[in-house]
Amino acid sequence: MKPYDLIIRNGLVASASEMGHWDIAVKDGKVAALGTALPDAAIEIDATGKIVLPGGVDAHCHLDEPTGGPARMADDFRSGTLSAAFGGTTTVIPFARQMKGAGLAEAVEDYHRRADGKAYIDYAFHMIITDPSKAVLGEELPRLIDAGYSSFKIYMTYDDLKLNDRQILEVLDTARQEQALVMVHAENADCIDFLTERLEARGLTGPKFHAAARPPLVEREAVHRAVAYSELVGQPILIVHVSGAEASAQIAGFKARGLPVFAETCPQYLFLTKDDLDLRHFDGAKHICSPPPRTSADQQEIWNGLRNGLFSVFSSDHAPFSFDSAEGKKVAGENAPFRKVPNGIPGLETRLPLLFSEGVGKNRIDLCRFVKLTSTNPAKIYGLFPRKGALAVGSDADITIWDPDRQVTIRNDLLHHNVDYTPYEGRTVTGWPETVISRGEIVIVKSQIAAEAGRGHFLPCARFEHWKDLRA
Ligand code: DUC
Ligand code: ZN
Ligand code: ZN
Repeated sequence: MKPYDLIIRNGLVASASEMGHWDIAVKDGKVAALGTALPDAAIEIDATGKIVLPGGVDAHCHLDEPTGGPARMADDFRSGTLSAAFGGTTTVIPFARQMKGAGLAEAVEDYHRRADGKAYIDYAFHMIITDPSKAVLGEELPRLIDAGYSSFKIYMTYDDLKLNDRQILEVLDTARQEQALVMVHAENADCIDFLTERLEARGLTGPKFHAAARPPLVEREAVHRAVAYSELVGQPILIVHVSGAEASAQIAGFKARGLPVFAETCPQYLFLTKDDLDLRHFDGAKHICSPPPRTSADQQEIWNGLRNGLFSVFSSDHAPFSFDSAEGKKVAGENAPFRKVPNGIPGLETRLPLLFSEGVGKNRIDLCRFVKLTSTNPAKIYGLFPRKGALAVGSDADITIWDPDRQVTIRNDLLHHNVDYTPYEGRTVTGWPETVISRGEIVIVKSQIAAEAGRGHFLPCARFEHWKDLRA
């Protein structure tokens, strides 16, 4: 009997804090040893010239999430986790959404039914709280947090999702008592309504006006309010999908005062601008997401924030609506006003290759920061570390082996999501995940799937209690 099930030899291994040439041995789905001259294993992988990283943790993606209307997400747990795995991600955390007037526990149960038997990789759930009644905050939420659902998103915009200011305070206070984490979609709903109506009155309803209806000020104000409320309650907060300079400056100011505010950004704020909403016909609708992409100066600020630790997490915010579909971007018709176009763009599979190529490949961030932003920090923040986000003895053997030299021109045909477009069509990247291993099982090899749907496990998350250990 060989002592190990699998060994990856001769690769450049990186964690969030160091890198070097080590071999990694796997036994029973866990990392069993790191070192050199390790004994033989049943499966030997030669990673000479390759980079060996902890599998990606995509802590913000939407899969098979009910929209509350006729639009439908194109990806379920099968296609979404397949696509994630092909992109080097081994854990996803999508959202179980509470419907207004309904319970939170039933949303979680429903979401388990949607996930059961379909996932290729492991998954946890955030919750979306839309109706923080006394019963939800007093009974359901504490029970759910105890059961491993320790993070939840709240919205400051969208009629069917948003909370008012008092509700935000109550949710933060419950999170404080229960050691949970509140993620905030920070955009001011009334400002958006006001601007949208003004644009509509002038007949300005094409996709490009989506950006005009949600300018940076709308996000900046909401970020300020959300973080001020977290200060008032005495509870950390995480601002999701930060889009540009103004929101970043708010967060930097609060952080400089020592407040525990965490921030996430996403590929669309590095690789798209508002000009991408201004395409012929209705094509700009492909890039309608919220907050909207900004300017190239904003992109530079987002890169700065990734480099200097302003951002703790880099997620896809994969929100999959097909373009040429009456359930997707065209749910309200071929040339519907921007107000009626579902918000969100796909990105699970391209998240890591884009950041690797443009970040690591162009020396904007180093490999350790890449690991930190895309794997280790999300695992820590959402209570999955060190099981996920690390290549340490005892961690799950979730490993992505990268070919740092492979050039790929992104085409939707190459991707494995169920969306009919990618915002990054035609963009060439250098570096691509070659082999993806989840709990010691080879899931992707030589660009082929080698595992079965349904092997992915649900992961209960620990409470949000170690945040003081998090470093930029
Ligand atoms: N917020 C998200 O987090 N995802 C998609 C759309 C949105 O508004
Ligand atoms: Zn959001
Ligand atoms: Zn989202």
